[in-house]
Amino acid sequence: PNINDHEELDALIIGAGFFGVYQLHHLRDSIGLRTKIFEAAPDFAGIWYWNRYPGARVDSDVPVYEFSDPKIWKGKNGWKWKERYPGWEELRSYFKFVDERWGLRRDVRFNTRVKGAQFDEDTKLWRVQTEDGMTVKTRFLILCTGFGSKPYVPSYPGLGTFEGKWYHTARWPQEGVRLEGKRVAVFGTGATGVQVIQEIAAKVGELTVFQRTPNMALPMKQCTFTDKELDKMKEGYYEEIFEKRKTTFAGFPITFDPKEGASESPEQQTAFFENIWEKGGFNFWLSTYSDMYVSEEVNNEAYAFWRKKVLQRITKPELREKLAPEKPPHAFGTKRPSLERTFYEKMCQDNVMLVDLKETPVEEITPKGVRTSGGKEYEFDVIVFATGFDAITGGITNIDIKGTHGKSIEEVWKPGARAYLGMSTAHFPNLFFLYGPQAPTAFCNGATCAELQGQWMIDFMAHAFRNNITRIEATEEAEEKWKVKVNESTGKTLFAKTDSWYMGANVPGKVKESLNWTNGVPEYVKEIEEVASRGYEGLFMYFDILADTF
Ligand code: NA7
Repeated sequence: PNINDHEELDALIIGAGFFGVYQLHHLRDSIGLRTKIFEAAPDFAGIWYWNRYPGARVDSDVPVYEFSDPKIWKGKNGWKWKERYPGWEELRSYFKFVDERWGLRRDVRFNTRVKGAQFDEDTKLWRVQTEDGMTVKTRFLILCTGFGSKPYVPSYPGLGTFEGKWYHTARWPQEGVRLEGKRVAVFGTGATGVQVIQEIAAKVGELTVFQRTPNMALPMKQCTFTDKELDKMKEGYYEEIFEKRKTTFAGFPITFDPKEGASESPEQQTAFFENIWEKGGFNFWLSTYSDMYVSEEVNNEAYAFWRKKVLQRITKPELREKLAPEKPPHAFGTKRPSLERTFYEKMCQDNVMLVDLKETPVEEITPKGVRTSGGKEYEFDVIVFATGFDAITGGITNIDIKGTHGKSIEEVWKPGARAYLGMSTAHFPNLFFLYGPQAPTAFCNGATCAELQGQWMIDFMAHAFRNNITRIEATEEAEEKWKVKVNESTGKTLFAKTDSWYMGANVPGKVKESLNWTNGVPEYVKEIEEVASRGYEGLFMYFDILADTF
């Protein structure tokens, strides 16, 4: 794109996924700001650029996970999905289509990883450096680095000595990996691990699954659409669903039933669970009883129901307690359930073996494979790490951004994230992050939140430029209050008891805290809009208005 070292931008966005492209489109085209995106990958799609491992697909069904702009989807020439839960290739094509409709590419510098940034108090501008040696100045820096841009690989000793190939799923090679007939290990049975396993089990020679915690996976109920069917959906209820996304807990068209499980008889509960189970997808997770994630009893009943369903598919007796133990390893749904299709059948194939890491933890990676406790060595050609991410904060702390006190965000957030409204942190003026900590990030599907939280940002930027605001940051008091609020409300739920990436507890050394707003999307939007309606001022935010600067 047309950008050089001397250019001074109004806004620099980092990341060209759902959030980044929405920001670019509106800041540039609706408000008229000089805006660019820097993107580390060679193309659009954010998480869907990087996650191209076998079986990678989204867990939100059409049309939840897309932009609501009719310019993109409406009419015969609008975007047409082929599958109810699209895979990564289709999602990448979708971004190409969005680019054509919104004309984004000319303002995106790809293959550009941002290394660091410092705020200059004199000019009130950020100086931003890229790994390839470029420096730009920008009034506002908007991080759209996503919840999962920093992969996490366990630090097993000996990994460097492994003579085969190893990959993290989110860094899968462009050209793919030949797995046919190979001896393959998969670490991790989160959403990613389940997808990889069910996809490759039939291709590989032998598959060894290293499981630490079983996934409470739910049936996806995938299906394909004809163009005609999709046209009918568009006419019938697309717009309604886009509206509904704004009103539900997690930005999906489905949401909790007002009924409490605790007030129902066992027979009523079974009938209720059966009904939401039949609907498939996330219904069993999100259209469940309103007290599902606060009442251990109700949650245990849901788990027992889930277990009964899943056991019917586990034909190898020795796997029953491994994949669906009688005692739940954590409350149901407090880790994101994977949506699976053939996972349990594939786990029972003869070429698939499960190693329980709770019984036999890894001692080291050897040149030939993996040695677990007790001295047993497994030999592999390929090791796949589906071990997740330094989620939510990792994409932000990964960049050496220095605040006005000279400290980096990484340093400041070491004892815990600080993120007023989930978007701003004290001593880092004019820096905003979207889909970051203490926002509904894990509980708001990406496309929905790119528009909801994204719109707040766009409105704020319009306000800031209209009013010559050159410097703005959260106060320490405001961010402290927000943090307490987020952690207190999550503390009342069962989510707080589980060591998940929602709680920052999946990466050793990271503080366990609520990285997510768990009061639901509508409450979040209400809070941030209230702050906006008070002029973004006083109580919560700090302004330093220098008129005539613009
Ligand atoms: P997740 O959900 O963080 O899952 C990571 C998996 O890797 C999970 O099963 C972990 O077990 C396992 N893990 C993590 N560290 C280790 C070590 N050291 N040894 C063995 N196993 C380990 O990441 P995903 O990529 O699957 O999904 C992330 C999100 O992407 C998902 O929620 C969707 O929103 C899309 P654990 O459960 O911690 O015992």
